[in-house]
Amino acid sequence: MNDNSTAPAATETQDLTDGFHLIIDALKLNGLNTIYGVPGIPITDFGRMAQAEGMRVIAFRHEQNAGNAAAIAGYLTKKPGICLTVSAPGFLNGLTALAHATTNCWPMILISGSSEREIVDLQQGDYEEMDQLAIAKTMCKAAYRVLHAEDIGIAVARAIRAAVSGRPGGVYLDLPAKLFGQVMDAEKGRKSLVKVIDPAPRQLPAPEAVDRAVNLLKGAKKPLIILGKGASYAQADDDIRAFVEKSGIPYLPMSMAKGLLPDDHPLSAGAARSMALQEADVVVMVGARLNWLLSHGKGKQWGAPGSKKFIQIDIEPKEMDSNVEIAAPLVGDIGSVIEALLARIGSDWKVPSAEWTGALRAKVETNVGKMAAKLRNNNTPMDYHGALGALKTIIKERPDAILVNEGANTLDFARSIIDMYKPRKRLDVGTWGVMGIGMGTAIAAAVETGLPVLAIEGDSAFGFSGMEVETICRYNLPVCIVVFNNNGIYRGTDVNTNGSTDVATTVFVKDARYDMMMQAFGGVGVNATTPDELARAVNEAMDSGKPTLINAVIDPNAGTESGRIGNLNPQSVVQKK
Ligand code: ADP
Ligand code: TPW
Ligand code: MG
Repeated sequence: MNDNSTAPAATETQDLTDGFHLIIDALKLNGLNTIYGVPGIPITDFGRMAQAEGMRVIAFRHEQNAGNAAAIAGYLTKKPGICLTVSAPGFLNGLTALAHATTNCWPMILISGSSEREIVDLQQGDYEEMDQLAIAKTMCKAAYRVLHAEDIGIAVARAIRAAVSGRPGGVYLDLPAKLFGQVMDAEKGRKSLVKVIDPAPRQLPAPEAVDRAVNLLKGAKKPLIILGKGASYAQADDDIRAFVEKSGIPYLPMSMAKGLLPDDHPLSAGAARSMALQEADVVVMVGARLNWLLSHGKGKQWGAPGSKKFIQIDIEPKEMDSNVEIAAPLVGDIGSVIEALLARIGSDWKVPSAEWTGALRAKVETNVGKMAAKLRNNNTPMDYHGALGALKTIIKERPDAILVNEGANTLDFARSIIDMYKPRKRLDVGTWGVMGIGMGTAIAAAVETGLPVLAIEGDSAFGFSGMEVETICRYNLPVCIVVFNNNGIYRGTDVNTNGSTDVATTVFVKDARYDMMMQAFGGVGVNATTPDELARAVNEAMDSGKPTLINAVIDPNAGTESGRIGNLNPQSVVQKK
């Protein structure tokens, strides 16, 4: 039934269903039981009913944070995370996260209510009018609109399949207000629902592609594996570990692949990254793109021009040759490709020479040794090393905890200092380096896994989503936030040279007490000025599971502009008099 004006009211008989219930039933049928969102017209009742029907509906203070929660839920579970928003402004607030999910290859579905088509298309000025579908199309993997209740089942199925199959990404589902109240026969409704069979089909690599890669690898003198977040997403943890260990090839983890194998693994070249990239001759990319994070596979970082050959494992054929020539493309899903490679590592396999692995190992040990002394410093105010040294120990003792991390110096130092020991425990700013992922990510990590979460946040980064501390308290989530408070962005010491009373653009209120924000909502707030105080407060939070925010006082002079990527800042050549 397409027109609800002719339909009987839902209350007349038990044998009717409506758009609200069909959407809920379609999601539940496919094992999607959690919604992250913000209520309002036209989805308030939908949220209520979803909750009444047993779904977990986590209500946020801003859609961008709900969207970031859905995005990371997708990464952690391999099922699309669901974000629910109102029309135009709510939709737009959710859109950044949808684009972020797509950029990071994580499955997510943004469901937004929208105004009536007839009015939107004639631009007659409806409540929150906007052609949302047209806008969303440019920012995600697929976008669909449902006009008829009987199409809800198919629409949800398409959205799920589009999000998780092939290279995962974001999907937009546009639900005009009128759809929710559309009524249809309950039995017909039930039959219209689709349980998606094999939503992310395995994609086996061609045997000749495997031969090509194995032959190249066998001829390598200094092979290197680079593990990316696609590898951790794939959840082929045991096979990936077996592939590294049986092949004996050293590996480098990208930021979110840290912990796929423990960072203290003897084959980890993490602390000898420059040397590994410079000297390797054959590089096996596993679910990692040769984008800006790897200097596009060329330039000084990669040693002499022409010194590398690449094998690349990716589900997306178009990724091959995107930046440099890929000598042996392995198109397929990581689980299947690694399985095929493992099958080829038999008794005749020769592990790389001790000359190569030993040199890397020596470099790792030297670098780790150099760092160790710095990490034990007890300076007050704290510097990044002192504070992160304390947190490094905590993660070592609590390897199941999930680490969320954003900021500039706070991100770059934490990434290199804190070792991870288990897969998918490090969640951060992803491919774009987005500030603001923190609280949405922390909330979803706690909701999806039930594990304690430690969020290490620059004071600027935290500010992008800080209001969600209320959400954390409201749902009583085991989240401990440490705000690295250096009074600003990069450093708290910039001065405005124009003589006015405005402070410099990168500087915040001095000596702010972020811990009091948590206290405002009944959580625990602690001000920590030494590594010992910091460690004590974090351990207490992790033991109690109580929402906690620790204001870690960091020396405003300790950081550098843009952390490790200051070289990407354009420089003015104009000399002002
Ligand atoms: P990182 O930032 O860690 O280097 P990227 O996000 O750049 O990682 O790369 C992840 C890659 O993994 C993407 O190119 C994506 O297509 C790929 N990918 C994601 N899931 C799978 C999978 N199951 N099998 C194969 N490739 C995958
Ligand atoms: C959505 C630009 C990159 S890092 C950063 C900003 C504003 C904050 C750095 O300060 P913080 O860390 O968090 O206090 P620290 O330790 O160096 O002092 N808007 C978005 N994303 C990005 N990346 C920016 C702006 C940026
Ligand atoms: Mg800061």
